Amino acid sequence: MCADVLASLQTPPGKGGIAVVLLKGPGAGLMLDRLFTPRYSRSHDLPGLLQLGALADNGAAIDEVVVRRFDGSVEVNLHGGPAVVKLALEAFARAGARVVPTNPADVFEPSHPRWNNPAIGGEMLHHLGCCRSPLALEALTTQWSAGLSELCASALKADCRISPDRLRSAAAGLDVMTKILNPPEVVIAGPANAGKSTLVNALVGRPVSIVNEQAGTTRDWVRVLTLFMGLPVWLTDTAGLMPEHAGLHDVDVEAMQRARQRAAQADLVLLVQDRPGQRSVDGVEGGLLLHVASKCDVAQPWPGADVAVCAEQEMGLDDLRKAVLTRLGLWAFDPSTPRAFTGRQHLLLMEAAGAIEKRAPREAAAALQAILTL
Ligand SMILES: Nc1nc2c(ncn2[C@@H]2O[C@H](COP(=O)(O)OP(=O)(O)O)[C@@H](O)[C@H]2O)c(=O)[nH]1
Ligand SMILES: [Mg+2]
Repeated sequence: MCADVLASLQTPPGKGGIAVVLLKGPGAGLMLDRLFTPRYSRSHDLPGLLQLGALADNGAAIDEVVVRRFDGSVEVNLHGGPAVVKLALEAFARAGARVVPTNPADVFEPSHPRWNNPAIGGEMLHHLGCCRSPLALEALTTQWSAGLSELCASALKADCRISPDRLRSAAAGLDVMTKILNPPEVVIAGPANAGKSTLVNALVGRPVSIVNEQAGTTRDWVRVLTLFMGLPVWLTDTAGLMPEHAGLHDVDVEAMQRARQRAAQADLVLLVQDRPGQRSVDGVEGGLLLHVASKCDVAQPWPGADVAVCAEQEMGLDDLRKAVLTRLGLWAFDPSTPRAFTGRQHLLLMEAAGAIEKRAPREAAAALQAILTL
């Protein structure tokens, strides 16, 4: 057994190019020797030496890895797929290591002004892999380097003489951060030939859906990640919703069913039409619908439409993006606003706000301190 070895994933969980696992503790080198076979040489005692080789558990291959030994620790560089990382951590655990969460102090330079804030730092590392755009990345990392960290630190410094509303508003920010880290699903629905696929292509900036004057061109739905004002959004193009009649092919009925299923699961549905017609989509609440008048170069925007676009000439697209972000509560997003991004931070902020209102500053301070240091 190597019970004195701690194994921790140093890179954000999720899909990635590489993953780094740190084995820390006096038995780390010995543990590695049992699972690792260097490809070229066994002369592995040189500190800092990089070695290429095979990681295997009882003869079962896990990955080809690069290892580096330093100060009694071992850094194992793996391929970054979640399955490989899982297998490697399981093998280290079977060999006797204790698998622990990442300690930010192992990742960041101690000279960083926030390095003594390991709780938000660790949670940030955990969520890094969810960031789908530079703005999303900024929104997350800022909570550690300023935002939420600074709010808690300044409240502690002021002996909790701070408006509880500021803490509550940071707690409420969890809703926005959740949407930033898990991009919202926006589904484009509407009658055949309304210009849905043209609109998706114009919004994404490349041809993801086939456009044709023939009705019923889009059969299965097409989903693509795109950015609206720097914020990631999943856009789904769907088959046209046609009036059901006896002559309809089975494949059209199936395509419409799939379109309705996607719409029913969406955070927002854009009902696109070049003339007034449908006011609703089966299974979608009215509050989740945005009415889009299309082809406004040749058709008058009809009354009741929320936005008018001409996708072919790329007109009205920014108005549409703004309307979508507004409905999703993401318009005018400022990444530096202090916001909770985990349920733990949310609960502790609410607890601190309640304690300040009850005039219990020590209780409030304990909750704020816990946000920073666990
Ligand atoms: N004049 C005009 N025609 C458009 C516009 N958008 C789409 N179309 C045309 O409408 C037809 C159907 O477009 P498409 O995007 O395939 O519609 P969908 O069936 O709703 O996906 C095609 O012939 C497009 O060229 C537009 O903004 N203006
Ligand atoms: Mg289409």
